[in-house]
Amino acid sequence: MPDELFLAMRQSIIDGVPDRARELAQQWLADGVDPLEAVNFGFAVGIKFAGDQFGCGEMFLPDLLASAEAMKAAIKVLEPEMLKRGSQREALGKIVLGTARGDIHDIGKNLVATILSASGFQIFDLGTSVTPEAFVAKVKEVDADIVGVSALLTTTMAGQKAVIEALDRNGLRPRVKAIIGGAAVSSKWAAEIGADGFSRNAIDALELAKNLMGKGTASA
Ligand code: B1M
Repeated sequence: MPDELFLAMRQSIIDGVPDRARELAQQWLADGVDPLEAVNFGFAVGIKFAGDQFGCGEMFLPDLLASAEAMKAAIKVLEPEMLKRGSQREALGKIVLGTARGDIHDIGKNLVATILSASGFQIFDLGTSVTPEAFVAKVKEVDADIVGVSALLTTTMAGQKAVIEALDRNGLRPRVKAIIGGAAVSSKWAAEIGADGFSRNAIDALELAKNLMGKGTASA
């Protein structure tokens, strides 16, 4: 009964109950279904709802934190299966990933990392609130093909631009491609700062990265 399960997943995130979210994720895996469906139709819908409630003052920060903890608990259970499903694929390229300076949101970025990694990309995840200098240093260290910068706050979008400028200053582009994403950003912003691409969700991020490596459907 997936619809009921999806509703329960959403509610576990809205209520901010990690144990319940974990249990529902385990139940989903026991049924052998694609873990990404549980994220897209269940848990992520819940966290978006919680965010909207927070945005209009119907939910307070401690409750939002509890929702985020529940979301992380669910993803922790689903992640090994997501990675396993993609583990047989070939190496597609190296991606340095992180959240823009000043931004500590990482649920979406972690999801992007999991999907890209499961699909054959080698991911170097720098975590949250990453400076442009740290991005550049890692790109040079691992000889990356793509840099991905996530931003969830309107105030941290400038950090994405700063990373692109730093890559330019260091002569790393156009060889190294820069992609951006996160709830705050749009394709218009991507064009404005000269990013090589933007995606609205983790699945599109995968297609985008593959295309930039000349291995996607649009580049075939
Ligand atoms: Co905050 N927060 N938050 N928050 N939070 C938002 C972003 C907000 C929209 C909520 C709201 O007001 N409605 C709002 C931003 C407003 C704005 O700037 N426009 C906001 C705010 C204001 C804040 C604080 C300032 C609150 C405060 O302290 N007063 C504070 C900021 C802290 C900081 O960063 N300095 C804050 C804190 C927090 C928590 C710690 C409580 C928690 C984060 C926990 C964590 O991440 N570890 C939190 C959460 C959970 C949210 C919401 C509710 C959900 C974000 C999320 O995880 N979504 C969010 C509201 C919302 O987005 N509707 C909100 C689920 C996730 C799967 O989606 O992250 O969008 P998302 O990622 C997607 C895509 O965007 C895309 O793919 C992902 C998977 O499909 N994507 C990429 C993401 N990165 C990508 C990179 C790519 C490509 C695609 O390429 C590189």
